Amino acid sequence: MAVVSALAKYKLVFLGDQSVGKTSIITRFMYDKFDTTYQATIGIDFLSKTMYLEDRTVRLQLWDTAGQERFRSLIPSYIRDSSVAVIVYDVANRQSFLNTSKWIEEVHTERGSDVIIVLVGNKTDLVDKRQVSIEEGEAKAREVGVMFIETSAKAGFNIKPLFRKIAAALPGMETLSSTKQEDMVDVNLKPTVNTSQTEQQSGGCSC
Ligand SMILES: Nc1nc2c(ncn2[C@@H]2O[C@H](COP(=O)(O)OP(=O)(O)O)[C@@H](O)[C@H]2O)c(=O)[nH]1
Ligand SMILES: [Mg+2]
Repeated sequence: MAVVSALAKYKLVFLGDQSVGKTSIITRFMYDKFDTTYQATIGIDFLSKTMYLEDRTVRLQLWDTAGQERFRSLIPSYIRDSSVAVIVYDVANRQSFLNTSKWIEEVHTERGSDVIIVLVGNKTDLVDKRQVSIEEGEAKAREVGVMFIETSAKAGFNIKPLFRKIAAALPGMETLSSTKQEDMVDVNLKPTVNTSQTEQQSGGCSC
């Protein structure tokens, strides 16, 4: 039996105001660590991670973005290239929540409806400073028709579920199930050798 290595790749772009926790969410997911020293993201960097799901393997390319005005002109082209937009706000910062409307609009301008959008309320560990309730987050997501989850990159809360939710929503399964049986070949989507789940790359590589 031929083993066909069919690795579906998807680009995810992280959007949202500065310091809502985009880089921290990515860092928590990639390395399971949280860095308290604030490092403004310079320009846009990406990291790749292969996720081994029950029924398939997907490679996610995570594009971090900087919210600073001077880099904003770069962002539309990254949105255009991405099948998933992760729009993050800080639950302790109402303005960052209000600004997600602009980010959602921008994604629709670039991609129309051909995109998966997840609204993420981060920093749930800041219990006493919370300014946006989970109900408000859910209501907004429902209103604009996007997925929703609350996370804490600091506490490591809901980070894996966020990415599992995204992976589950990715196209691919429908394509597979709509393929005629006689056209199907045995494809081994389970990794045979799996020493590391993480591959790190920085910008410049088109892999
Ligand atoms: N309390 C708390 N602080 C966080 C959380 N995520 C990020 N931060 C902090 O918020 C600041 C900005 O985070 P960063 O990931 O750089 O935000 P970005 O500008 O959106 O990439 C940093 O000081 C982080 O340590 C979180 O879940 N809880
Ligand atoms: Mg950042």
